[in-house]
Parts: sequence; structure tokens; C-alpha cells
Amino acid sequence: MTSRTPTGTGTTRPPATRTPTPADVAALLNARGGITIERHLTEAQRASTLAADAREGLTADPKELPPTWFYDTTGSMLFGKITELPEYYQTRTERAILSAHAAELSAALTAALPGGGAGTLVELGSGTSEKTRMLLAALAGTGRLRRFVPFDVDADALSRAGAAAKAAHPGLAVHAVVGDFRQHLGLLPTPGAAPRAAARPDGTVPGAHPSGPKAAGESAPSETDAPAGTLVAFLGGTIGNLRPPERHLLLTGLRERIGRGGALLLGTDLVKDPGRLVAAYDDSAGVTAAFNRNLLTMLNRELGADFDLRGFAHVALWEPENRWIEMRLRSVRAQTVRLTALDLTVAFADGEEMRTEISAKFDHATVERELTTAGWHLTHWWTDPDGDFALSLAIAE
Ligand code: SAH
Ligand code: AVI
Repeated sequence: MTSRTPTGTGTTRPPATRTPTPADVAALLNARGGITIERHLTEAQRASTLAADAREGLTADPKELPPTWFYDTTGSMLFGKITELPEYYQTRTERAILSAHAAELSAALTAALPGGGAGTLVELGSGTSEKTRMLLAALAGTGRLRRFVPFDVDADALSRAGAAAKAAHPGLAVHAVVGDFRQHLGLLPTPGAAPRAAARPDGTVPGAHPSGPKAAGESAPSETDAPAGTLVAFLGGTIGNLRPPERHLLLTGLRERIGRGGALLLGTDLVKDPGRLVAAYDDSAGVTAAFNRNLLTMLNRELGADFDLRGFAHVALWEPENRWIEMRLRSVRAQTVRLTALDLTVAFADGEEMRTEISAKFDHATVERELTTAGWHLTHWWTDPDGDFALSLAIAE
């Protein structure tokens, strides 16, 4: 392992792509099985953002690629396998916390949110929304939940997660959004606005309340219903994949979008023994190594690159000053890589490392400080008995 110290600076926020106009969004509004899917990240925008990120990251020193690009079909499948690994405690621990405190969470939202609970659940980086099913069930039990808005860069994962949510809660309006949470938060549905009904089979979207059959525990909205509040869930510790300035931007942007009285449920992985942390990112079955190298396969496919996967080793290390795990790909020999779509040739020195992910770990004080400086008030902090992972509930002040 080389001893090069990461700079911790030089964030790789993608350059702004053209913001889709409402007409673009309307034109791209699809309907699949009663779920609306709104694309703020078209294939063309995705391709141009990837090209810009790859050019910027591969010509930087040190080289770096943003972790958002891990999640193509194979990457999302490998992430699913990671969540089942014995070393990767995060997913099952967060699920256990959610299960233990779902009723308390739901009661806290009923007490704190306008209209007596969460009418809309927005989920950022939703992936499979597997843990979210528990949340949906708890919120549906309040009779206030009308709309689920899963938000992810992976359109396929959204289709599947949206369909599962709709199957479990037929009366719920499922409004999936394909977007990048670093760029498109301002395009989330406005809180308090009447949820749109699920699309009809012909693809049109009625402007009225949901009209589908009601699942147990869900009630039809009436004229006297006050608009219920919005809960944003950001689970899995994904906020730790952003650097502090990016986290601040995201938390502030969400706070502005959600408005006073909205709520945030935030999952964060906690600082612990570095040996356990490194093992979680360098598992014995090699799944995380495959997840890391899949980034190169994606570049080969999407940018006509010729990365030799055998020429790059998976590296996971703990950075104590930053309190984050870094994943890198280390070139095992001096080599050049050609990316035809970028007309770019990149030289790697023997042992040179390219950073592919940071995964920050937190404690109570850090989470509270970051929330407070972004305008959120931390009201609940739930952890597992071993203090490995935390779920925080915060209210927009
Ligand atoms: N929330 C799930 C999935 C976590 S994996 C869980 O807790 O298990 C991270 C998810 O965030 C993936 O589904 C990935 O596609 C999504 N993601 C990563 N970067 C993103 C970005 N910039 N904008 C939107 N989604 C993103
Ligand atoms: C999605 N995110 C919170 C994961 C993490 O733990 O940082 C991604 C991951 N990378 C390697 N393993 C899992």
C-alpha cells in the first residue's frame, strides 16, 4: 500500500448539466404499472456527466472517480451482495434499528409534523428500498401517507422498488425520480402540495388524489385533510460517501426544499475499531473488490476504455484524520489506458492509486453539528446496542 496522503480536497462534483425544463420533464414522464417515473437525468445527460467526471478525475492528481458511478446494473447487484456479507454489518444493523423504533418514529412524526404525520415519504439514494418497506408500513398505519418518492440515479432499481411499494400499498401514489442528489434536489416535489394520483395505465397522470384501491391502514384524503408533512429518508450511511462541503450543501438544500416542519431520517455509520471498518470494505469473499473494479468495466463499456482489470488491485484503508474509509484502485504496474470516447490516454505509475470512494464514519456530536448548521433540529438518535450504526430524526426549524 502506498503512503500517499489523500488531500481531502478537490471534490469531484460533476459540472452542471443543463437543468431540464418542466417541458423536458413532462416529455420524459413515463408511466409503468401505476408508477410515475420522472427523469431529471436523461441518458444523454448521464453520458455527458460521466465523460466530464472521468476526464476531470483521471487527469487530476491524485486520480479520483465519484462513487455515484458504481451503480450500474452490475454495481447495484454487487452492492446487494455486499449488504449480505458477514463483514458488512451496516445494512442489517440499520434494519434492526428501524424495526425496533418504527412505531416510536411514526408517533414522533405524528406529533411533530403539520397535518399530523408524514403525507409524503421521499427517499434519497433509495436503491432497492428494501428497508424502506418497514418505514412505509409504519407510516401507512397512521392513515396520513399518500405519496412515496424514491429518488436514485439507477432507473432500473427505481422501477423495481416503485413496483414493490405499489404492490404493498396500492393506494399510494408512487412518484419515482431519476436524478442525482448532488444536482437535482430543487426538482423534488413541493411539500404540502396535493399528491398526484398514480398514472393511469394509458400513461396519463390524473391531477386529483389517488384513486386506486386502498390498502389496510390507508384512508382516502378528504377535503378537510390538512396537507400532511414530508419525511425525507436518507438511509444506508450514503451521506458518508459525500465530503463535508457536499454534505452541507445537500442538508441545506433539503432543508430549503422541505420547508419548516419537514423531517429527515438519516442513517449514519459510526466510528469504531478500524479493523472492523476495513474488513467491511475488504471482505474475504472479494465482493467489494469486484464492486470496486466494476467501475473499470463500466468505463470500458461506456467510454470505450481499455482498462485491464488484472492490472488494478482493490485497496481499502482507514484515514484517521478524516475519519473515513477510502477505497482505491492501485495500478500493479506502470501502464497506459486509452479512453476512445474522450480521446484521452492516461498513464498510471507502478503502485499509483486512484480514489474511488470515501465512506465517512460519524458520532453523535458530528451528526448533530452538521444537522444544526444546515437548519435541522435533531430530536431522536437511535443506535443498536453495540453502537455500530445510528438513525437520526431531525425536524426542519
Ligand atoms: N438506500 C439503500 C441503498 C444504498 S446504496 C440502502 O440503504 O441499502 C447507494 C444508493 O445511492 C444506490 O442506489 C445509488 O444508485 C444511489 N446513489 C449514489 N449516488 C447517487 C447520486 N448522486 N444521486 C442519486 N442517487 C445516488
Ligand atoms: C452506499 N454506501 C453507504 C456504501 C458504503 O458503505 O459506503 C457503499 C459501499 N462501498 C463499499 N461497500 C459498500
